[in-house]
Amino acid sequence: MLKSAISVVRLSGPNCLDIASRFLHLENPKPRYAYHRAFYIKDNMLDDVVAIYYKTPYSYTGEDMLEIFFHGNPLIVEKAVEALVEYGCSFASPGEFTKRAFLNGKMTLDEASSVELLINATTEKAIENALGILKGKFSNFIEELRKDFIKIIANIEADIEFGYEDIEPLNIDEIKKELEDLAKRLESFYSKLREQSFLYDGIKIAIVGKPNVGKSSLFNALLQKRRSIVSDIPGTTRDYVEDRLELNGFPVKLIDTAGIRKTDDPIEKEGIDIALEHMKEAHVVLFVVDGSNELDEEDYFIYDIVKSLNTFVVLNKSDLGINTKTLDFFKNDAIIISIRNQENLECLKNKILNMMDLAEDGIYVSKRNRFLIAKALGSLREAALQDKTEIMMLYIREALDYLEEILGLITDENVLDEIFSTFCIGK
Ligand SMILES: Nc1nc2c(ncn2[C@@H]2O[C@H](COP(=O)(O)OP(=O)(O)OP(=O)(O)O)[C@@H](O)[C@H]2O)c(=O)[nH]1
Ligand SMILES: [Mg+2]
Repeated sequence: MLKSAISVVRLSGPNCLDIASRFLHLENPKPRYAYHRAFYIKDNMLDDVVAIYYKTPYSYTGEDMLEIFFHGNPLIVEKAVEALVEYGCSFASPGEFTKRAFLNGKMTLDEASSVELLINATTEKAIENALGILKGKFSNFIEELRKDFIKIIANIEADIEFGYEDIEPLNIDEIKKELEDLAKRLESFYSKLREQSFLYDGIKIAIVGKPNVGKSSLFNALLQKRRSIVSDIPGTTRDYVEDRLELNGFPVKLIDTAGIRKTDDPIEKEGIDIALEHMKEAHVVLFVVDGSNELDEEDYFIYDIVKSLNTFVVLNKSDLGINTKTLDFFKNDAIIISIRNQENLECLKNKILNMMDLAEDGIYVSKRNRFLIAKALGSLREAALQDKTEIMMLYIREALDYLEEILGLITDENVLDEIFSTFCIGK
């Protein structure tokens, strides 16, 4: 525990009033009022605190809650927590407060997950996305869609059960049209969804190439600082160098690597092995070539490895002129830059953003939610193709199940554990 101005101890559960009475001598506190009190352990005052009581269901977890604001001295907080545990409280596991909030119907599953995203966001865009989801940007849409599904199901069910006796026969073409409309809405929503790991964990970009082509120069230029050593001696970078930057609000982990070439130097060899590893793990590889020269064996060797990856070929040193053979080899696929003259670096950045399929107005959600939406869409499309209502119904129910899984209406204990285990304690 670190020293801080204040430290908050959060309690949730039915014994909060008991605890307030015993440790704070606070009887029948008014909910949501801040009380300035002393915190006592067996009649000895431990600290001067502020306490707030929240009455169920109007609290974060939906249960009775008590928040006690101590002075941020780790020793004080430790003693208080010890006494509380002795009295019968237990430690919250990671994400337990939010998990309870979800279980008590205070938020949907994706809203609960966005709390963690909000805490871990390192860019403004990431915060904006997490807040959007927390406010229901994602789940409201799913909720609306779910209601439409249920309406259609009810219509079909009535038809199956009562046949054509009492009610108007169902017009299957109309139902199909409704299903197609729903599929279109879901499809357009799906097209806005993006992989959230790019927004929260960042995009990993590795700069590779043979020695002396300007990898470290490019690294520094993108970072806009002198981070990696640049020199005209081939083999300057021997280890890898890593730093973070932001591209249009997306966090990027940029890696400069050792120039790849045949060598007998064991240290350089180790550096080259590391470069090869980074290259394979990266989301994007920038393969740098000295564009003013003809390609040689080393360039071809590296190109053979990187061409099957998400690679941009970067022809550097255009200020010295571009070698036509080199340019022809890559046809139109290369990006021509000059770091010396700061030319075309913006274009390179934009190409990276385009390749990652990062949308300005995208909604960044978990792989699981994107997957479930894709599955729901598949089932819905299948339903619209059916001519028999019974079979149509099976597919609609399947689609509905996927949506309900997103909202957390159908949940598997394992999925819940997985989602909440990545949270920090106290949230
Ligand atoms: N003319 C010109 N020279 C450049 C340009 N970019 C880099 N250089 C020079 O090329 C040389 C090598 O640059 P580095 O960035 O150290 O190259 P590197 O690929 O990191 O090299 P290693 O670490 O040895 O693998 C330096 O002398 C740079 O000043 C450019 O756009 N034009
Ligand atoms: Mg270097």
